[in-house]
Amino acid sequence: MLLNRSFSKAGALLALGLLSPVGAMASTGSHNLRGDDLVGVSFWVVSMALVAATAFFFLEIQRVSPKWKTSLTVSGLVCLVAATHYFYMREVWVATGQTPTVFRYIDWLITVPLLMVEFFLILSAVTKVPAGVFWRLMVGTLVMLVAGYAGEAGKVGVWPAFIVGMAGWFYIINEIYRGEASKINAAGAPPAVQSAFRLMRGIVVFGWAVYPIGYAFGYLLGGDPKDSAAALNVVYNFADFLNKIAFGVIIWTAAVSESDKR
Ligand SMILES: *C/C=C(C)/C=C/C=C(C)/C=C/C1=C(C)CCCC1(C)C
Repeated sequence: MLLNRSFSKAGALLALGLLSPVGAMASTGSHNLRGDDLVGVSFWVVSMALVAATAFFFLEIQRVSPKWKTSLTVSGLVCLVAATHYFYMREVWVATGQTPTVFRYIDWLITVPLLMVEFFLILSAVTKVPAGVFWRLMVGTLVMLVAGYAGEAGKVGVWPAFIVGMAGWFYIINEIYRGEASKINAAGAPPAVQSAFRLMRGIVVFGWAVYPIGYAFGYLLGGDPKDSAAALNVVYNFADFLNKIAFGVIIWTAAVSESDKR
């Protein structure tokens, strides 16, 4: 029995190492990831992408000029924090079939402010940026996330929470499209930074829209959140791929191109 179990463990490890993650998914224990569990597999795939992205951003720090190092450090941290949450969320999903909402919010509470800081950092690498830009982005982020969590956790009504959360998000969008951050970018940033800034704010509008839409499907449209849980998790997972990894790659592109200039 015991021997058997350690054999199957060794087999699983071997499969993991040699035959790619798909080998490990084939084993049948109730807490193992199954190959036909689309949600579980999407957690797995995005975890690995986040791990690779973390290593990439940290390694590339030595390649860029000093002003850009902090931006790459922050991109690496976003992916590291998210990867760690993804490992845990995959386990929760595989073991219980439940949506690990609370871990998503802890992840967001750490990573979304860091993503916001990136707007401030890429502009600061090329010009002077008043602290007000930083604080407005932070306030918008916190209002958005705290409201969303209060709604999902049942502390306040789902509608008021949604409306306040949307207001926070629009406040951020206003700052990067029409506010001071946008003006500083248009007036003082070199072309590579301007194009990164534009792509990043596009992500904040289109990539981020996935989350409030998910919230609406889960809570506002009258369906049972359990019915949409699987679909929502897959969508959130691939949205995070765009919103964390692609976001970092855009910053990396600007950092490399500005560093190579000198
Ligand atoms: C890496 C994770 C990211 C970029 C998460 C972003 C999350 C949001 C943009 C959430 C937005 C929400 C609203 C705009 C309304 C209220 C409900 C939320 C919190 C889902």
